[in-house]
Amino acid sequence: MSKQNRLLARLEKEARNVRRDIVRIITRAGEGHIGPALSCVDILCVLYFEILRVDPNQPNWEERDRVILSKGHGCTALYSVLARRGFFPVEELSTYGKTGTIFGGHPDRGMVYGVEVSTGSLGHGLSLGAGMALAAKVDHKDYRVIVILSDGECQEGSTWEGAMFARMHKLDNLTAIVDRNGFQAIGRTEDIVSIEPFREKWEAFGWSTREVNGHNYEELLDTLNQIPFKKGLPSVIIAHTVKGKGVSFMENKEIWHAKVPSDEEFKQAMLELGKRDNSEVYEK
Ligand SMILES: Cc1ncc(C[n+]2csc(CCOP(=O)(O)OP(=O)(O)O)c2C)c(N)n1
Repeated sequence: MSKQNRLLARLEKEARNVRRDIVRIITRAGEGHIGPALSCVDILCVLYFEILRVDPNQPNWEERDRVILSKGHGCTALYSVLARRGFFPVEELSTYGKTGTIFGGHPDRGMVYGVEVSTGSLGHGLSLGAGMALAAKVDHKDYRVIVILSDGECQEGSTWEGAMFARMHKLDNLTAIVDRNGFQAIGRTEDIVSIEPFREKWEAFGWSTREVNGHNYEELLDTLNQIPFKKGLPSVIIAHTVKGKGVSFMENKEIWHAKVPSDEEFKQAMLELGKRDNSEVYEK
């Protein structure tokens, strides 16, 4: 097997494990945003398992790349990827949603190793990321800042304030990845406040742009290996994704924004995500 094929197989395996973690911990806790987490799994896996310069043994290493999950409600995906990348034991994920857990329904900096910013109030991540990217320039550091945005956040003026600021300061160490799943909490993004023509908007704001299939590892790898796309410009990747990706009955169904699977739905989801044996499928 070639090195590239080994990497693709590894990403596929990690992503399947992450999706299983998400379904399991949300079902067990009886709360969480399942569709939003499932749509950004592949993006996070490619980042953490291949692209980012991070060291799980030194989560506060000064030179590390920084990721901000601006769509903080998708945090179960981030928790699982961080665990599987070695920031903390995978078993700890089972405390999600329990009293005293470090894993809240939105991520907390200072509680969970690897979480750079507390998010959940949508629309703040890009401005925070721009500030961190500017700090890197001022300090002559070469770390990169990656902000994962939802498409719903791109209806918010604060996102575009961050975009203007980043262009003005030539923050080519800043990359936004938009999880363009086409849905928000109560319907289709385009039916609520249209953001199209989307790529053109980013270009008008002076950003260098690419569009990818946000579930295709080769496209994600190839694109992320090219950042920054243009020297002196911030980069944005519009990643076309499917909300609820990986579980057929959750895909593109707005009800799965924050619905919790029943026991039957849990079993079905785990079967679709590739059970290892029967006992595991039926054990929440
Ligand atoms: C400022 C703010 N307003 C409202 C909410 C409540 N809320 C949680 S998720 C969500 C919408 C989710 O849609 P989108 O942002 O497109 O993300 P997706 O779940 O599709 O990834 C909203 C409005 C919030 N978290 N923050």
